[in-house]
Amino acid sequence: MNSICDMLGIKYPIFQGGMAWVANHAIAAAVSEAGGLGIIAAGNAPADWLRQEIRACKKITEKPFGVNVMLLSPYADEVAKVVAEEGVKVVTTGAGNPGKYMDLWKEKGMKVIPVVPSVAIAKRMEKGGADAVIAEGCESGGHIGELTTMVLVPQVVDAVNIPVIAAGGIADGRGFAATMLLGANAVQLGTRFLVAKECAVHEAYKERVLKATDIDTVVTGRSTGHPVRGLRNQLTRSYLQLEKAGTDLNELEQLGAGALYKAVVEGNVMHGAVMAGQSAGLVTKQQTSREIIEELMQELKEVMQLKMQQLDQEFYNL
Ligand code: TUI
Repeated sequence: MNSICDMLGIKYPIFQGGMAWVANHAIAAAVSEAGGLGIIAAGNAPADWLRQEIRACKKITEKPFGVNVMLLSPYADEVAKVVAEEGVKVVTTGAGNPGKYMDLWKEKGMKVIPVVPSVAIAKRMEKGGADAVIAEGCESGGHIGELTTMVLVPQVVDAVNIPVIAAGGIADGRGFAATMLLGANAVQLGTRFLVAKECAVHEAYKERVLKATDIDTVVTGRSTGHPVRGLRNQLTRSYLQLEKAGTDLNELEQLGAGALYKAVVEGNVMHGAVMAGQSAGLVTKQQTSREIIEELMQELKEVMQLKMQQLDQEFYNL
């Protein structure tokens, strides 16, 4: 059995990324029903919103699902309590150290899976009681670290004794296979699920992702210490210009505030933050979450078998 599937009681080792303002109960339930791990993103939302979303998810699926706690949220403390109270089985965290919530969650028997951008943080999380870690490379959309998936995943795999979920730049069976070969036990995909039929993100946002090419994402906020990857538009151009001019932090934060909501909910893809990963260029069709998951599993198998046959013929004379 796969260690992650075993631990969480899911069929396939595929997580749907906890995308702020995007990942609500509908997509989470659809992914979990299809055998993956659906994740509701708390993002910057108040705890009461999250409570309703968790309850709505349970009405649709009896399968396990997770909640992502975004640790920069002003509501993080309340959100952490709500996930414990509502009997959520799996919690993932992003954008910080979840140490102060660990006891609360572990007492409830929850599985805690932090996102980590480096080996040092992965080790710290394991020591603090994490059940697994998501090693997320900087190919990802949204808030990112420095390292690519290709180098981060094997180093984290070597450094910890808990299962590792790979994230960042994975959008099809090839990326899935590659990260499994790097030693990951499972994968997490965000950008591919952005365009899922059950995903509530604005249609204009989906269109931008579907049309994106390999070089269409940029990273803003490197100078503020909160680097964020998204699709290039008027907002990223203004932001980068202001960063170059050495604009003060407060003014930059002002420009970023509410920008994700503007794109996700209002569909303003010119002036909002259209967060997406570098894999956007690989995402070309709208499918149901079930179709995405089944295609990934099928491709994983085909890619692995085909490559083994090729290697045998080319190098091992079999
Ligand atoms: O969290 C993400 N991606 C995100 S969060 C988000 S919403 C947002 N809201 C306000 C400001 C910025 C973003 C959009 N995308 N990914 C997981 C992730 N976690 N990436 C990097 C990290 C991370 C960074 C530092 C995790 C731990 C960490 O530790 C620092 C420490 O103090 O230990």
